[in-house]
Amino acid sequence: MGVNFVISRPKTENIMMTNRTFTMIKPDAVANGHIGAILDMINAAGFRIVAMKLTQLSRHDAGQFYAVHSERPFFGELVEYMTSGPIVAAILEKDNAVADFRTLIGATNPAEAAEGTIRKRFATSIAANAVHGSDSDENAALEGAFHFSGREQFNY
Ligand code: 3AN
Repeated sequence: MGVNFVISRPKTENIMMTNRTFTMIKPDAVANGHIGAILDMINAAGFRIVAMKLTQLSRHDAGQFYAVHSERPFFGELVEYMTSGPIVAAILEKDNAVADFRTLIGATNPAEAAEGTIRKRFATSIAANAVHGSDSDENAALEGAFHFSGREQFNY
C-alpha cells in the first residue's frame, strides 16, 4: 500500500496577488555579506517571506528577466553584473507589497536613495544597487513565477 501525501499548494494559485512582491538580493550585496542584514530590514518592515533561495542567473535567465531593458544602453552591463555571482531570490507578502517594498529599497540610484532605505545602506552604484523590487503586481507575479513553482511558495 502506498503512502498518501498531502501536498500543500498556494490557496490562490493563478490568481493575481496584490499583496505580493518579488525581490532579489543582488550579487554585490550577497558577496559583501549583507544577506542577513537585508533580510532583517525586510522582516522589520513587516514583510513575510513566502519563498526564498540562493541561486545564480545564467545569461539566458538574466536576458529574459530583464528583457524589458534590452534596448537600454546599460543592458549588457546589467546582464554581466546580474550573472556575476549568486543572488537571493524571494517572494514577499504584505498589504500593498509592491509599493511598500519600493519605498523600503529606495531610489534606483543610491545617491538619490532616502536615508534608512536598503539601497542607501548597501548599494554601491546605480548598476550594483543591492536589491531588486518588482514595479507592479503583474510583474511581481511574473517574476515570482519565473523563479518559483507553486510548491515552493508557502502560506503560513
Ligand atoms: P529599479 O530596479 O529601481 O526598478 P529599473 O527597473 O529602471 O530600476 O532598472 C533595472 C535595473 O537596471 C536596476 N536595478 C539597475 O541595476 C539597472 N540600471 C538601471 N539604470 C541603470 C543605469 N543608468 N546604469 C546601469 N544600470 C542601470
